[in-house]
Amino acid sequence: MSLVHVIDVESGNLQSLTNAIEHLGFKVQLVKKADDFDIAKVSRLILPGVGNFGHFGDNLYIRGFEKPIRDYIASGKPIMGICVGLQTFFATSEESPKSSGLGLIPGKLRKFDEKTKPVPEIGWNSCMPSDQLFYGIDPYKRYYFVHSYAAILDQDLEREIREDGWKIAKAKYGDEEFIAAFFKDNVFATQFHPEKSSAAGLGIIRNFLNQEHPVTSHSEQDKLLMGNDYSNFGLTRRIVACLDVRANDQGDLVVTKGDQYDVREKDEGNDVRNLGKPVELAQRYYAQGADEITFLNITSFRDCPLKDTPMLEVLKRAARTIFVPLTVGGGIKDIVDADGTKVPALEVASLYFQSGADKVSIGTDAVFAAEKFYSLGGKGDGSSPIETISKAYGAQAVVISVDPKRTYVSSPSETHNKTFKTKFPNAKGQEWCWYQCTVKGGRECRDIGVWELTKACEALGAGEVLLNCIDKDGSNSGYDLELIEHVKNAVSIPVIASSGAGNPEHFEEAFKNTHADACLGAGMFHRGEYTVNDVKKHLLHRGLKVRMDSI
Ligand code: 1PR
Repeated sequence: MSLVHVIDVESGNLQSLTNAIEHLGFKVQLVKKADDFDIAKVSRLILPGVGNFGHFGDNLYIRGFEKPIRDYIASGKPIMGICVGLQTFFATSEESPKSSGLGLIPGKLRKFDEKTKPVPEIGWNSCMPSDQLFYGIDPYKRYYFVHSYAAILDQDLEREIREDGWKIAKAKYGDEEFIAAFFKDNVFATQFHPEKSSAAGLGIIRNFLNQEHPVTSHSEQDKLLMGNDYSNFGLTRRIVACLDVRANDQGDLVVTKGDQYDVREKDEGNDVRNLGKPVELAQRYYAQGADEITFLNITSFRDCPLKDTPMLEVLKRAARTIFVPLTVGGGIKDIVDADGTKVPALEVASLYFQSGADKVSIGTDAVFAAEKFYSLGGKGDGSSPIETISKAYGAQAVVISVDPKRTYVSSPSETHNKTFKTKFPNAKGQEWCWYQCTVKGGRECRDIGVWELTKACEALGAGEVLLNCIDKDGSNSGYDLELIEHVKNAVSIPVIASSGAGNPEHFEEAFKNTHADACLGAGMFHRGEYTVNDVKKHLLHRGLKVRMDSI
């Protein structure tokens, strides 16, 4: 079995990358120390990176990897950079002005313009068609990007890069064009994560490992089916499948689903609803074309997460065969283990990342962190899980999961939380409302609104909002569109709408009438009423951009 060496400076996506390479039939050897890097024994090298340019780049220098990597490149053997690994081939980034990269390719990394679009860019984007593409990059496919900084191109920079002999694959986010991948001689790098880009991404890793540059030709029929008349290029709407997981009364870990968070059957037995096995369902949704899969451990508030090995096991098993981003939530907080040892949230999160998670989602503790943020006069003290995890793994790895309830008032003066005038007054004729945040899976209400909460969490370093709605959960009546716009007006990070999806039209309604970046479904998928693919086909036919690899 051929060996692939992967530089390990403890970046988040190593497990995912290892799973992808092994799935392709290669063996991975992690290189943790520069002393262990024997160039003569390496024939394929991958430099994966996640998070912050400075943190990653500095680590390469501090750990003594810079010279061996340069020597390896000079030897002419193939190297591939991924995400921040790609960025390291540039000299500098606005993100960390004092840090240096390898400076192999001209240009500088800049932040996307966040006035015109959510930053980070999170989701599936396409590379622009060109006759110069390499390693099988296919403009008809979508690849998974997650980044705030990029090699944003203007004509002069593009000319300079090309004159220097580089081939580039370009992508567009909003109106900004940036480098999605580049290639010259033995050096190849992607800004996207091929290990998280489903079959399309695995193909690129395979081509790199085999050193092949196949060109896929598409039939007219294919082009039609994929909706790629060039109007379906660019970032897609994401469809997320969510699995609420807990132990049932027999002690088996099951996927369940509630109505307004009540997951027990209404009949005599009052059992926890059992909708299937977590890994099997996740695999099913992956095959159906889910763009992301989220696992929520919904009884985490009473369990000790480190003892909760089944959830880690679920993640490990899922990550071996599912190559789209996986998020895990429930119990991401500082804990005291059974033997009295204090385990910081960062360590809990690290365990999940090492098991194959790409993002962690924080619910209860996000509310406590936001409350503290305001009590400190609008700043953090660096100690909250949002701050510690975001600093180590990057904002893109930290989702906050919000469980709000609509609360009516007669006038905005009745609450210090941000209100708006609703189109749906309550039975008492009250026209103003705010959304009260809850903790412990909706069991306890706090005096903080969703507007205040999401703003504080964004400032603390969260990269995305998973926006549930207790009133709508399990109702099959569609998303709470007013809530989605309320939160989109509060933050500039991406927002995943959740709770209430009952059919594909509900996804269309949310995407067309709000600025939701992604929509999540649970019950309608678990009950088999619709597949993820049904939703995507519907959206495609209604003119919305979606990833359709699995028609
Ligand atoms: O507080 O950090 O330990 O995290 C606990 C996590 O578990 C939170 O993300 C919280 O939302 C979740 N949770 C806790 N209790 C429940 C419950 O249902 N009893 N589930 C729960 C939340 C909401 C969505 C659901 C959508 C879509 N589930 O995930 O899947 O509402 O459903 P639908 O499409 O069928 O309407 P912490």
